[in-house]
Amino acid sequence: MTEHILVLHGPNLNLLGRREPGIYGVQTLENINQQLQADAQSLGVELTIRQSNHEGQLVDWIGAALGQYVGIVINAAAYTHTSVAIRDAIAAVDLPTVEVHLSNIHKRESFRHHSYIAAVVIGQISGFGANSYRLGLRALVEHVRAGN
Ligand code: CA2
Repeated sequence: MTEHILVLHGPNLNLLGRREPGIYGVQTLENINQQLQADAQSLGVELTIRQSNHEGQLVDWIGAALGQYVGIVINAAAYTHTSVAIRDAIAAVDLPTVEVHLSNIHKRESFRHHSYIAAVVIGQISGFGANSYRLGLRALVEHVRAGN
């Protein structure tokens, strides 16, 4: 059966390509999602992609993922640096999860250096623009198929 993966985009990522292209690139979220769907087809997996500006909505989607998806790719955006609730949701469902960021959060303001979710994910990919998502998806699929 085709593996089903959940991709979550956090707050303000719906604005991509329209503001701050110097930091986040010129691609819109729709462009990124299209590329991810094309990658998913090549990899032979199915993707559900969602974006929300609301912490509780992201928590609900993560909580409902158990039994529906084999893993999660998440850019929690600003909630990365603030949300114990998202961290707890990821830990609770215990699905393999990859944390991605467009920018290199470790090269930016100090408040972005700490990620609440880093400790409960397989790994973090940060700084490759839209490619962070593509690399994250590939890493997750290989991890799942390796049976780790
Ligand atoms: O680099 C990333 O992917 C971030 O997760 C993006 C977040 C930021 O708070 C994290 O520290 C790093 C911000 C996403 C907001 O996206 C915007 C897009 C266009 C214009 C303004 C913000």
